[in-house]
Amino acid sequence: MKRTILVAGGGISGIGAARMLLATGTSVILYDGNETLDTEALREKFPGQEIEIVLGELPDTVITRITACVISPGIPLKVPFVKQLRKAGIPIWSEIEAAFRHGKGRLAAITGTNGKTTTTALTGQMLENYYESSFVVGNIGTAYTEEALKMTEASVTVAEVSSFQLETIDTFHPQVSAILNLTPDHLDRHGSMEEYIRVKELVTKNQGTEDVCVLNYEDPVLRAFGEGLSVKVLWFSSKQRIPGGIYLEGTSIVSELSGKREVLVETGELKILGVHNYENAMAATAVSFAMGVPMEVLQKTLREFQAVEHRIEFVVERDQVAYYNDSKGTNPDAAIQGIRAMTRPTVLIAGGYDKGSAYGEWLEACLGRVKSLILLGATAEKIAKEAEPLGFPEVRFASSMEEAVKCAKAAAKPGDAVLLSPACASWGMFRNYEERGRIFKKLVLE
Ligand code: UMA
Repeated sequence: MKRTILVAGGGISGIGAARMLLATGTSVILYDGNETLDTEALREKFPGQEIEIVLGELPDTVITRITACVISPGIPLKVPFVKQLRKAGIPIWSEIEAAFRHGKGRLAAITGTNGKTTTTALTGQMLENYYESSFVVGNIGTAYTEEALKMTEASVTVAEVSSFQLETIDTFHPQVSAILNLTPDHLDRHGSMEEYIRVKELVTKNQGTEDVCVLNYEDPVLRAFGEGLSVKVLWFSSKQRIPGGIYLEGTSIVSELSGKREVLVETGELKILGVHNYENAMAATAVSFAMGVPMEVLQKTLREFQAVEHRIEFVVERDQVAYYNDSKGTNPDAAIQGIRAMTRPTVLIAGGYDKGSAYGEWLEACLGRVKSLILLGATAEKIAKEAEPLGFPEVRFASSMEEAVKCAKAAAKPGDAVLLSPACASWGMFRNYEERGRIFKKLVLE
């Protein structure tokens, strides 16, 4: 009898996982808790394949027929059906675990709270500029399972991995891992900062002495973690020289990775802005170096690489005002990076969906840089209240992105920057941060 695997979640991960499993001859039951999904539309994603689709509540009769479950990252492990599966002794694998079991070649996995998409994209570019067969997968948007069966022994893959994806790994084993930084995020799902840190550190769980882990020397949790690891650690630092590592020295990115001191690039040559982006560039360089990419290819890629869309993305310069889209600044910590990257007086557009975040630290980072704060969305009042005692020169409210852009244009003088970096999720006004960013860019360009 064929093995039957339950794939939970009918989004990007679930569809990728179901396609991969079907292609390897496994029977699949695709399950999604949303009973309003269109079964036929889902079925059309698997042309010529037989797939059973279950929506709504998961019946016990399904549980008795399956040997494992591949779970999508957005499904929290505390939901009732997961508890039932665990009680029945059914192994639950993350989608990246399933992909890893079928993928081939060498793997680098990048995690951290902020910067992982940029670092993964840059690493992907470095690998592509050197290797014949390279893949960029994971949280960045393409399911790892969607690509796994295309890989060969000669392939190299970089995966952006989230805490949600790491929670249920088992044998997942990257030759090179990286943890960029750790600050509070997704605590509603993980329960505590300790648990969030534990899950992120799982990226090294199956690594051995022959493997490499790239870590940020300036993150106190990661420094302590790295000092206790048996895996070879490559450190990066934006503050000091690290013998054998890669670091920022004045305006130069300096590498000692190959055993000798080499100035790789000047920060002014990079097309990505801000110290956090220099950290991302150093991390990507260390990961790609550990994956075997030669220094001259790393150097060339560093000079060419453009910012990821919505991450402090330069939009246009109009009337000597530079416009930046940082719609991916969906939490205060990410938005701090956005504002720190600004080198001109800035008109900041912020606010959005209320995730219950604390805005104090972010607002303090804005002081002295932000000449006008334009607030949108459900959190506008709350942010304005916190901003008031800090003495911002100007705080205004806008009821739509259109009004916010008009306000910003009026407030900006030649030599200023206008930055959309909301420190909040987009929900409530937009479908997602991508839509918010694109609408902003369209309005700016009009
Ligand atoms: N669902 C259930 N039960 C639940 C919750 C969800 O059945 O309790 C169903 C939904 O009805 C929906 C499906 O699950 O049909 C969605 O699955 P998903 O939320 O896991 O989303 P995917 O479309 O599979 O996308 C996921 C990642 N999403 C999340 O982790 C929330 C994407 O990251 C990732 O690009 C994609 O896999 C490919 O790997 C997005 C993200 O927001 C960008 N990530 C978070 C972040 O970056 O902060 C972690």
